[in-house]
Amino acid sequence: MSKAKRDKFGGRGQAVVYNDRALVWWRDARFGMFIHWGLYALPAGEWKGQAVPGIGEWLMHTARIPRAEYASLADNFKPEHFNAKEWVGYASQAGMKYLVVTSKHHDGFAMYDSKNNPYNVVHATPWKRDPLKDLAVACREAGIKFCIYYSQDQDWHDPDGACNDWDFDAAGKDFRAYLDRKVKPQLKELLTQYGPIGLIWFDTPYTISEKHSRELADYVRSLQPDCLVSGRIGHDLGDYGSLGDNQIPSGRVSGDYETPATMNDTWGYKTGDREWKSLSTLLHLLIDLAGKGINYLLNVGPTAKGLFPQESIDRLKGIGTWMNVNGEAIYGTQANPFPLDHDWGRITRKPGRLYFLFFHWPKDFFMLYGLRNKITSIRFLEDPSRKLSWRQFKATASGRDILEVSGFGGTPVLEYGVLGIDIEGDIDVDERLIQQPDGTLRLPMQLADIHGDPRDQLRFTSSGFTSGWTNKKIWLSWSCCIPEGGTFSIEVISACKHIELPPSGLHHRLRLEIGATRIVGTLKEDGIVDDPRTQYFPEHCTHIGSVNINPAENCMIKLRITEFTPAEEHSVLLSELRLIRLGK
Ligand code: JFZ
Repeated sequence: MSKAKRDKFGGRGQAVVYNDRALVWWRDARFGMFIHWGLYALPAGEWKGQAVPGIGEWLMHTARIPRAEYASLADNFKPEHFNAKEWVGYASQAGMKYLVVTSKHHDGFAMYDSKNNPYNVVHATPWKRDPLKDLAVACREAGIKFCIYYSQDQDWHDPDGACNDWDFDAAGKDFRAYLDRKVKPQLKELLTQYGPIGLIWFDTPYTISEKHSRELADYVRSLQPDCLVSGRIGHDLGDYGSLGDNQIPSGRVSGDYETPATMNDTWGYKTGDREWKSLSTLLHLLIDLAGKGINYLLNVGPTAKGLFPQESIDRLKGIGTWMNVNGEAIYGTQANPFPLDHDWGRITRKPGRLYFLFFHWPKDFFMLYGLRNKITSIRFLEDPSRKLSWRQFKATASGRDILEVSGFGGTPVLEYGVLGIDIEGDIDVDERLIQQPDGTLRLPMQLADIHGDPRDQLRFTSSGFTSGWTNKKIWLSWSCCIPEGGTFSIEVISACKHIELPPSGLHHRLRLEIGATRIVGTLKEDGIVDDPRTQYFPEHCTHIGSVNINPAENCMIKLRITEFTPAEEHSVLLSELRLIRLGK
């Protein structure tokens, strides 16, 4: 165990104890399967003939179903097609390295053999089987880390668990009693009945106190010292950070993070949810996250018969086909060494090697600025026989390092082709914010210097958005290199917190200084950022104006908010400033 500080990005600056030894497999894995399976698979999003909005596993809460009525679902739970080997086979085929299955979700129903509480799949259903037992064995056989989801805070069945306010009075709840009577005995069962557990995926720490979060994390570690604790234990006490569901930050993160994500719009199976993301989108997200050093935990919601939806199977197979060829660019890699994401794709790295994962395959040649290491070989993973040639040189004026690769020829058979690049020495890149070969200059908010007073008021959310910017005295600056200059369209990228929130209706006045040029504008959100990344956390684009910029080795760009409209701080969620060169 070692003490380390999570950095400003996503962390709250508290000292966190990481289980570094146990994190080794988790960092290597990069890609896992989430399984949400429970009684909610039976109603599958419908109650008394009515479609219930929202995610499937929240049905009991959304429809305010009395607990006795919900519990009677168990009488009909008989998933005769359940086959642990088959489920794990799909995960394995997709290239997933860990599997997290719901042992007890917010509905309180244990999907395993719990001696301590009869509200469970063995005791209360005609099926009488323990799926976790088979899954644990199948995972072990397939070399997949077996992990368990457990809702430690919300429990809508237990009188003392959090968030059922239709059967129980919140004032009468005794959380301590719930922990002692249900949570700790069940954790003990989970950590002693199924062999080594990779991690416990706690969730929604809405009401739990810091003391109780700590007690549970310690309890897990006392039972299995190598079992990781997810970030959603609460109070920053997990071994790694959990980002929001389907949340993909705008840039690289430091520290250990995971994004849980859905293939459609629900976790628990819902007949009516046809919003399946395409295979391309899922691969895009996997690549985007890997480039940011973030694990991708992709969900499947099996049916009440015990089957994976065919749509999920198809996508898992497609991902597997891609991973068979390109997996080495994902497993055991770290984030992009550059401070900026590139529009053409993502970069991952290992000692002595980089991977370029292309969202847009180059037509005939490709250019990258800022890589200082000497390249010794370049290989196209899909077809190692393809001859690619390259040259590396320095630009005379700016001194920036330029890499030019040619010989791309036709498009890859698999979408998102990958190059493996062997380099000499430890990775060494130019960290300056440089205008890219396509002419664009991107200035992420989180890479800005913060000025003014009180400076620490401004923070960055885990997505990389500004937050706490309430004060006109605070301003941001970037020093950047614009080797080519040109006429640029100035765009500000802003965000709202989540798709479910109403549009922010913000009209903040902004002032931009680029060298000696001043531009003022109003946030209007006149365009939407079209990227798989922003599906659940939409970002908008405001065109502020156009401006000529002369080539400059060192250009200072400043951003101020001169008027807050409305004045709420959370409405100033800016993600990036983009200077897009017009024409050539
Ligand atoms: C939680 C659960 O409530 C949900 O049912 C599912 O299990 C999911 C994986 O996790 O939902 C959340 C929790 C946190 C956020 C969003 C949904 N968040 O931080 O944005």
